Amino acid sequence: MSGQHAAWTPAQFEQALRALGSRYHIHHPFQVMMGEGKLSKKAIQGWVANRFYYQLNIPHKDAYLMANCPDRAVRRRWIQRIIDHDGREGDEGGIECWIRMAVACGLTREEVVSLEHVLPGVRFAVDAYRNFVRDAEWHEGICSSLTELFAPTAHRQRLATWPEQYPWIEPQGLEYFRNRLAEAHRDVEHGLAVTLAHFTTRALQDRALEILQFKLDVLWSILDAMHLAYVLAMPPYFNER
Ligand code: AHQ
Repeated sequence: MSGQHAAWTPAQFEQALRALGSRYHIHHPFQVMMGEGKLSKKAIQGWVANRFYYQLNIPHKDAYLMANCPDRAVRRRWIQRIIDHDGREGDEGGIECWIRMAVACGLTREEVVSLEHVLPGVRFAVDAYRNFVRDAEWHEGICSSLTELFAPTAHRQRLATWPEQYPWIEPQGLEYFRNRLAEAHRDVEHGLAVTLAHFTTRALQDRALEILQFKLDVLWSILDAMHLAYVLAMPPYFNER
């Protein structure tokens, strides 16, 4: 084919997706400082209160994907993600669990749910993700969830470091990360299988990498806003004091 590269094999394509892991937000200075115990209580509380906006939007994002997806077999599996976050009778779900984490970090349920702490940059990045999936062809929406290829390391790091680095956080606050470890593995298994099966030409595979890079940019930008506000003491409009 003139000027076109041959398609990667599924193994090569998966390797190319995983290679973007070097850009995952676990390598962001804010997250590195979190792992090293260098974040203040205010920065941890800011992270929890801002990431709540991300978590709150995940079920909407997944509902948009469901609405765009004509494949009943895919929807039967994808709906579990909404239940994981919204919960159902007898299972509080990840959003409620995140609020309990926030309370374990000394925030009130009211201030977290009010979204009063959400930084403009965090809101823009999260809304960009939600709106991308709303408007994207559903395979592209599924591909954008594959940053979770790298998520278990982030959850394991917090489980390993928070008790010692941030002893002021009540232990039950870590439950969210424990739950997410299992859920992320299960989600990635499905999302990766659909992605490897659909993106089968080199042009499609390059598009998949572009989509994953967009989502990596979403997660990186979320931490950029927090780093400015809580590490460099430059919250929005700090100059208005
Ligand atoms: O807690 C997270 C979560 O529920 C999700 C859903 C998933 C998606 O559909 O995009 N991504 C995701 C992620 C969660 N936690 C992040 C973290 O670092 O704690 C990781 C994030 C992701 O990698 O996309």
